[in-house]
Amino acid sequence: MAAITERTFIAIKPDGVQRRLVGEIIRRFERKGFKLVAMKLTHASEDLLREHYIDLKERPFYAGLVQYMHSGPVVAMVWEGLNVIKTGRVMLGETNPMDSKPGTIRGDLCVQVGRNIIHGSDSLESAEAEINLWFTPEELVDYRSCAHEWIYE
Ligand code: IDP
Ligand code: MG
Repeated sequence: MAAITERTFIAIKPDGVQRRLVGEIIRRFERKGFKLVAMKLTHASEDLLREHYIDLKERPFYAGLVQYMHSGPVVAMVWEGLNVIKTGRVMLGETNPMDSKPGTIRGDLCVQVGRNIIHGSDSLESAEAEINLWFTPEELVDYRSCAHEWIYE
């Protein structure tokens, strides 16, 4: 059974930060009912970004992708909730904004695949690995949401 305590790693990429979309994106996750567990504005090192995208290292866009992600600060976050990994990906839209439906973050707020403003983990394994890569255990804040009973039966 899916867990209410499932967690995913979400990052607003440098273009999302520069385009002042941080509030808009956080708002969508908050309004949905997911719980914010960790958040920081950080200029990630190239080493961290290379590791984050290690599965794509053979792709022709890998070097450009690392540069893009290193071009400014990102907002790194952990969100928690029932099925948050899969639902988060649905909220993001498709990798290419051209294929993303209106109503999704990429469908509404960006145009090109190389500037698609947001990252979200795609599986339980990648979520765990990404959370551990970007955050220390102490940075994951343990608290009870006062809305919990109004979101879950
Ligand atoms: P995802 O972000 O939807 O999980 P992935 O296939 O994991 O998509 O690719 C990671 C990131 O690499 C994308 O979000 C996008 O920023 C970038 N990317 C993917 N495909 C291309 C491409 O064809 N050209 C340029 N950048 C790409
Ligand atoms: Mg991916």
